[in-house]
Amino acid sequence: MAAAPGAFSLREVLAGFQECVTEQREVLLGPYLCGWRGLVRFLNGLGAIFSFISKDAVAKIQIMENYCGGERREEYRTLQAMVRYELSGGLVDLQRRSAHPDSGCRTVLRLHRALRWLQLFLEGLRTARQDASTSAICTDSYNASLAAYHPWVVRKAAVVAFCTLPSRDAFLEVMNVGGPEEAVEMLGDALPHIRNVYGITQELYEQHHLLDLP
Ligand code: 1Q0
Repeated sequence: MAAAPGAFSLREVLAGFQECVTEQREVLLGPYLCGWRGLVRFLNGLGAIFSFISKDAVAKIQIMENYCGGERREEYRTLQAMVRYELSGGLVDLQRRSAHPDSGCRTVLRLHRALRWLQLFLEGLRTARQDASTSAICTDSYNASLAAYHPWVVRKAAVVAFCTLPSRDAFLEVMNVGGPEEAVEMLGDALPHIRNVYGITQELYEQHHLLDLP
């Protein structure tokens, strides 16, 4: 599975997760969402069997982009501003989805949980043996993160899709950052930034009791 000519590199995509953290440890939503957009492009390249995942991801990214480009865009510049604004305005459904079914807080929470999957998956890819099964790495990462939030039918569909993933080397190649060694090195550079964004978001959501939003 060779990378398409002109295809962009995963390095640029993951840079979004580096650029989104400010010196004050705020998370800028613009680059954060850019990072997700780029990941979805990679996901689309992995085959139509993943389209049920990319559709959901795109829908969530779109909800957030609408807020970020909308009338209240200043309130959606950073994750911290968004949490402040939505909570103080009573714009978040805390018990069940009703008046505000698509709040920024609940939408980002879904992406945040998926970011944990991404972190585990990329860590797995980076440290696995050359002949390791990508689908096993992906399934393990999923079971240790997102699966807890998905109903049975989604879990089954996800695991079936993971079985179609290419070998570790083919995967590293599709990242389009050079040979396997360079890809592994790039992941080593990018992962601390992903962990950082995950940690900041987790702390913020914990502080405001937002980790179980319906
Ligand atoms: C490489 C394989 C990619 C596997 C992605 C793992 C995630 C599985 C998620 C299954 C989601 C199923 C669709 C629906 C889920 C929703 O119910 C759920 C909750 O939302 P809601 O509104 O019902 O409460 N949504 C989510 O949990 C959000 C899921 C977002 C997943 C975003 C995944 C983006 C993936 C990017 C792939 C990156 C590949 C990186 C490596 C590339 C190297 C060439």
